[in-house]
Amino acid sequence: MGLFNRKNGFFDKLKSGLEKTKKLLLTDVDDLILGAKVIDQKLYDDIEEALIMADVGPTFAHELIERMQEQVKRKQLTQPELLKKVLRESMEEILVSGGIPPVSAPAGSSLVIMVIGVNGTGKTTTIGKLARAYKDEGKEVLLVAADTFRAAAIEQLEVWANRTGSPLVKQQAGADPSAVVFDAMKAASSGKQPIVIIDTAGRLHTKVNLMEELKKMKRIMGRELPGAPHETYLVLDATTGQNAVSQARLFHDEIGISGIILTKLDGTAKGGVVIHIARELKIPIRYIGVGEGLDDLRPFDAAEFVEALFD
Ligand SMILES: Nc1nc2c(ncn2[C@@H]2O[C@H](COP(=O)(O)OP(=O)(O)OP(=O)(O)O)[C@@H](O)[C@H]2O)c(=O)[nH]1
Ligand SMILES: [Mg+2]
Repeated sequence: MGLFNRKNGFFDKLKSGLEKTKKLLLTDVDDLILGAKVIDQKLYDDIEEALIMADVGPTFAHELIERMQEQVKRKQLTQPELLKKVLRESMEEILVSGGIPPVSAPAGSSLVIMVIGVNGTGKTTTIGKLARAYKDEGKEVLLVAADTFRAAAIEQLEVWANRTGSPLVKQQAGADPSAVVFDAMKAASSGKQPIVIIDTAGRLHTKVNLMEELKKMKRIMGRELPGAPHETYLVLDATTGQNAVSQARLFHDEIGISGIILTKLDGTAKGGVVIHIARELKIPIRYIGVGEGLDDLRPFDAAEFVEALFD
């Protein structure tokens, strides 16, 4: 059994969380399809425009329409109302085929995961949820308090460490985060910790010195433990919509990220960014968060996402 078994209730939570996204994404499309008498170029153009307005990104919208046109031709469909099913199938095909398998720990070494992102996106909370999920699998997680910047950040991670029974590497507030990382890599290279997760300070992505600090931390990790960090996850707040897309682009260019965790999908109409990011930036979405509870984080599953959107 993999990390996070399909917990009862998560799908329903995902579905209700995506309710507003669904409305934004599909209401206009539904109206267009129902109002059309024939399948013609104008209908395709209108659907494409409606999809772009719902934040899925122009690349995906275009690709989706092309694939729909292929299917309609192949199956010789003529009734507009059949387009909804074609849309769903095409969406699933594109998103599922874009999947990239996650990294696994190199033999005999720790899997080092660095978690970055602007302030308030949900980094520390997500780390707590991940620690809990790994723990449920029987893997201990070493938590690393490399956010020495924000007041009470160390204590916040410590609460999660206690709650999940995880060891914690920390120094005092204001310490050089790279020094904390250095300590953590010493512990990691002993090979006794299967998973190491590093919490970093929330930072405005425009602040160059803070980007430089992240780069330095990454360099030190690689120097002390070759290959580390094995994963660099960027945590994005789904409610920020297009802003999340530009953050992803910037962090990817500056730091290099291996995966995205999208939080706060519950109750936002901006869930279309999931598709935009997965498709336009070609960075895999690894986890999604749909609430503040310990169980409200799940690996991202494209098929499940589409199902929740259309059912
Ligand atoms: N609704 C909802 N809230 C979430 C989710 N994930 C995190 N949050 C909330 O977002 C708020 C910020 O979470 P933190 O984990 O402190 O965020 P952070 O990125 O570590 O913040 P800084 O350390 O200040 O940069 C908290 O109130 C969390 O409970 C989610 O999936 N859904
Ligand atoms: Mg934090």
